[in-house]
Amino acid sequence: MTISITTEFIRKTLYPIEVIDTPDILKQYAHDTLSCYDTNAAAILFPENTEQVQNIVQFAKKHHLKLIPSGGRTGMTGGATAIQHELIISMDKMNHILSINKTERLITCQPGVILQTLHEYVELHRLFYPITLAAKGSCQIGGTIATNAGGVHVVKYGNTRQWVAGLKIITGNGDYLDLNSRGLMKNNTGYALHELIIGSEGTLGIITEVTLRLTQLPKKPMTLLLSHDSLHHVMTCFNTTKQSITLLAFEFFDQSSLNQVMQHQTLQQPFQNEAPFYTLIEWEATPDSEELVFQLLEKGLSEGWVSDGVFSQNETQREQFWQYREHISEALRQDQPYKYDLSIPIASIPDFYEQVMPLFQQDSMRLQSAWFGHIGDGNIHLNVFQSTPNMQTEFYAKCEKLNQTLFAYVKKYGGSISAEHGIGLLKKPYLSFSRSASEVKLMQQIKTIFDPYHLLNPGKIFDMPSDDHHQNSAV
Ligand code: 2HG
Ligand code: ZN
Repeated sequence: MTISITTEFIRKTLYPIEVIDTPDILKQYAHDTLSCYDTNAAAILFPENTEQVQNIVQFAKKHHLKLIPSGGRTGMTGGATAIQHELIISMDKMNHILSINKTERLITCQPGVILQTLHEYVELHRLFYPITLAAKGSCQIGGTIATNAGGVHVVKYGNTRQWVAGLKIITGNGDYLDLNSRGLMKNNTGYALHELIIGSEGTLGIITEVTLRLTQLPKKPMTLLLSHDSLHHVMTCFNTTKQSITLLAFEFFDQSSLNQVMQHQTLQQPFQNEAPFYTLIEWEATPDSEELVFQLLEKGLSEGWVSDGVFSQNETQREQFWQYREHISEALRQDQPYKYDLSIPIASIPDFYEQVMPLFQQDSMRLQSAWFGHIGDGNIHLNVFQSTPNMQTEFYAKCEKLNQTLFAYVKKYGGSISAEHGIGLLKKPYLSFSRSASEVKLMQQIKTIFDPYHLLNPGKIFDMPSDDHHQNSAV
């Protein structure tokens, strides 16, 4: 039986949970940074604790309503986008740090805590949470777990997965699960269920509490900005620096990315001469760091794999270097680019680039591209855009046409169609380039175990064979 559920009814039944359905706020919460979908969220709910989240899921189950867990909405694949009249569960009010345990180096917090707030809090305790990304000022911890966020320090510290010690969740069936939330380092008692939640994009359960591992603060970093005349030289640079240095970051960007960021942030060209590629390399400074830098630069310049270089002499300069890299995504946004977030085995990146670049340059396409990302862990953020942004639908259709060839190359090189941004809605049609039919079937079965009524984040990652795509009856 389908009944129409009004916001008033939701508000009354779930009191005291705040429920909002004013059109401008609905619009704002109905999507992430990707704005290419027609969104239609029914209402936004703002629970404050685990029990209230459980009440919402039980309510949704009873009235056949679909739910979207929503964090800082900084994602880039439509993973938190409402297109089926879903109810959005915002974690904005679940933003409290609950405890810090210095002996075990653990922090427990609610999922709505902003990543940067967590960084600042743990630093006050002389500890460090190493996951950091350009969106740190607005992304929420829960979202970084749901997408297994990577960021700029993956070469040294790995992805979010490595730092999640335990979780509390509410499944799509409305069950409360405590998944090693005490953060035990050793707990071999069967399947590590919390691992399944990490990277599941809100399709299995709603995270209501998080326990993260912390580590010691790194020493003051040394940062190097270099230019190179080819990606092969970037690779030589990566291999050479890795031999003498424990890298904290090894990022890259091309001249096209640099042009956009310089214009957006009003920055100067870092070197006298332009170059096809730039790298930003960071490691923990040691007493011999400066000497090491001089040796590296000397070797790189004389052997030709570095065209120019400069290193940071103080924190201000270091921040200036990072501006060239951290603001690229924001700078590109104004051109509404088509986004790729690819993982390519590192050594194959130059070959991959040589195969793929001509695809955009061919006469029928004439598209511009910006290549940047975390080359030290094989993650390339390829953004494609038109020289004069217009006819967005035709432009997207062009890119989608290219995808078959491009993703075939990704597969050929043993890469992945999504490195750190997830699948969401945007990459769903291409999942088969990275996951086999048997794997997808298994994931669908797992989803049904956690979420038997398919209430949670419908249509994200993959479609469920049994879903008839009926829209929510919430109005
Ligand atoms: C970054 O590394 C982010 O800057 C965003 O992951 C990448 O906008 C992008 O494509
Ligand atoms: Zn990134």
